[in-house]
Amino acid sequence: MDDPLSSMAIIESLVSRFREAATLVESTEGLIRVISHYDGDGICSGGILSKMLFRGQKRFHASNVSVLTKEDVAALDGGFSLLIVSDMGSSIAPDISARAMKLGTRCIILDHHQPDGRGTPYSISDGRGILEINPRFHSVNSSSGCCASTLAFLMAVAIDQKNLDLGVFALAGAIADRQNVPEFLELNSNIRTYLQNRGDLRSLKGLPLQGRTVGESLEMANDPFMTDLSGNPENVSRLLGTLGIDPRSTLGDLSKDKLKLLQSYLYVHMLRSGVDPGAVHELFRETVLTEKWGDVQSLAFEIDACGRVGDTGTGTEVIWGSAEARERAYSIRRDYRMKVQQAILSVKRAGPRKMEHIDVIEVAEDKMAGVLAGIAHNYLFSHSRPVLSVSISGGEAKISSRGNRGLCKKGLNLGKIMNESSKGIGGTGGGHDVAAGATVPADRIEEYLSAVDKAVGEQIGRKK
Ligand SMILES: [Mn+2]
Repeated sequence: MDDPLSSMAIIESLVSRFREAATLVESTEGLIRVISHYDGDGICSGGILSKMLFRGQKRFHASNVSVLTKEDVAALDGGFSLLIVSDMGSSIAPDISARAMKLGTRCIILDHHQPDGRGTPYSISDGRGILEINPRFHSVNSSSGCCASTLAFLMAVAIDQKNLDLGVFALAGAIADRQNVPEFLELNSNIRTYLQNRGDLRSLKGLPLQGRTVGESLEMANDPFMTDLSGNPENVSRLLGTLGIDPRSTLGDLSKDKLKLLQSYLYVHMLRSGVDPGAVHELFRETVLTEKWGDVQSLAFEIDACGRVGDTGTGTEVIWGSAEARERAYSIRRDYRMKVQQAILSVKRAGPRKMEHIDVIEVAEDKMAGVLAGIAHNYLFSHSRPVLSVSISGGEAKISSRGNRGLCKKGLNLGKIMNESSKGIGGTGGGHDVAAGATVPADRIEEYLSAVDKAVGEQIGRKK
């Protein structure tokens, strides 16, 4: 039999770490504790690991958490022989090491986030008790090339080739972390190609729609949001009728020609409705289709939605193969999408409050503030003006802001603005140039918005 890791052309420095991890797991007799993040990638990586341990007849206890702080690590009691931390851990590796040494256990960290300023990963041979596997130490692109699920899958394959069937969850985890935008790279792409050559899946570029049927995918599309189609079943069935596509067919049922036709139509439709050309590229994300799991984009977002509503158990059961859990995950995802869509439609109806340089919307739930600001900016309002969403509760105003690459090229830096404008009025803020947030006292929100408006004018005005 061929060696999957070498057929996948995984770089040697990582392969040797996966093999070392495999030996660590295989030689562990006692309980193995798995702690993973609660988002889509965290659930997928944790699910791959638990299934791998089950198949290897290891005793394990797996759970998902929203954060793993130094205090959480210090509070870990013994009772396990090996700790596996996934989608987290590199930033607090020294604390994990200290705890592992104290408890006399060993630990494997599978993470793709920024480590705590170190240039080399921890290794068991350093005497720190940790085998750390993080693509950032191996010059691998850790935003599109590898996530925690990628690492968990490769480690599972190093243990037993039987685990090759979990490859779909490596890609689902990557999609949940948006690593398919614009396409899978490096390790993710190697895995995709390997599974494709085995006949496990086929790759689809250019229709990032999710849903059980083509009709549902269009009606429920939020990101990209498609004006006159999203939330409008009549228009969707009229359009599909014109294109000769049965709304009840699945993406997998469509012939190549029909897929292309639908894709071209949507592309033109979005440009015509004034969508930022940068955002139209969302239509060209990569997804993969499998016989067993359908389109992996839907699978990924269903699992991710389970995490969002605090039901990581259902997401994990999906990975373990429960058809009944898949039904539950589907409903959780559908309810969440409908909630977001209702909010988008009401933002669209109300329109923005236009200040001189920014558009402002009000959002009832602060959890949705970022999502809605992004969708409003990309698909609903002018993309030459940043969107700020404001949600007020309990004396606090929470603000999310979104811009785009074009505006940042002109000089926009929302992180800086959100930070500086909040300082003087007793708030806090910060983030990236293209997306940032702030919290300020509710009674000073007008003052804050004026300051942001003025600062945006100064930044974008400067380089015109
Ligand atoms: Mn991740």
